[in-house]
Amino acid sequence: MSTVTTAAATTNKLFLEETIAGLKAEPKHMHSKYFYDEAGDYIFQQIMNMEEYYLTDAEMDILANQTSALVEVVSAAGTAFDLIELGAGDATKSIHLLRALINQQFDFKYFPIDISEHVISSLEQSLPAQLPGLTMQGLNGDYFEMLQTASEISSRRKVVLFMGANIGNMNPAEARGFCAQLRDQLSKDDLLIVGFDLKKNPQQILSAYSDGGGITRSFNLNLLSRINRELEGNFDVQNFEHYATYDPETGACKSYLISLTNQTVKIGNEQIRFEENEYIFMEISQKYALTDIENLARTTGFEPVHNFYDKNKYFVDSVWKC
Ligand code: AVJ
Repeated sequence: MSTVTTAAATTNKLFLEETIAGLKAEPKHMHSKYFYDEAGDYIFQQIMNMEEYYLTDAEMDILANQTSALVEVVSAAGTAFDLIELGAGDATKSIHLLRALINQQFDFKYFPIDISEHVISSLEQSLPAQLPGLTMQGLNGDYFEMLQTASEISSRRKVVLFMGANIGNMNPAEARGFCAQLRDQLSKDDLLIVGFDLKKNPQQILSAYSDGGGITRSFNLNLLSRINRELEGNFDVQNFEHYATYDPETGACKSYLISLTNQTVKIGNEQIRFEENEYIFMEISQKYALTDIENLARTTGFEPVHNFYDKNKYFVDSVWKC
């Protein structure tokens, strides 16, 4: 009991510090990792089911329809390994790969890593029942810390999955830093499989982040409500409006909350002042050209070995070796 309480208190302390720092910064910004509390996880499920949000279906098409080619690439350097998934979510896409690996009786252990405790505990509940024969251990926490933990538990060759366009939540410089750090923690023969959303018709991209039904709007506003719930905030979410942009030149899709009035918001003991029309930068969802992906791999010490595309070429799961 007491350890759980302490962990939650530490998490909240960081959430409070990063939130206050972000809202006192110029320009104001939030950290997209905080979108995913239980309510946020639920709204993100709705986003993935939206007509406009093509990303999930596209990557599902790859995992469901090119499973054996994926298995071949994953096992090219041997059939014994650890399969480590960064940001596993509900694993509905990776389950296709897991099932194929079990059917072929490969000697692997699955380590899903996620910053959401709720996500990891539900995976530990649901996956063993869906996939008899699966050996798994969920790890809840920071990607790099948990990758280190997985290395202490097992020292086999690693196949790391970082799918779902999660890398899009980093700007290009952050993505380079992230891949370089990942490369440092991996060794020869290890593999990294990264999911990228590709540059495409700008209107199609914008619609995925600016849906008519207002689901993405509530996903963003939920972070303000979460601050109210967990950090003693008093945001009036009616006073903020969701605004998304996509720049086809840079591939940056960004979302903002715009303050509709001059207002002061209290968070714990802090007061945050908003001018009318002032924005909070909420999230980047970076889109990539194939050359950007190849450059990212090579400048961070990887060698791209294969690209898996969905049938529309909206999305790519890019396989890199060390
Ligand atoms: C979970 C980061 C892949 O950027 O497409 C979806 C999050 N935000 N709609 C994305 C998100 C708004 C999503 N990722």
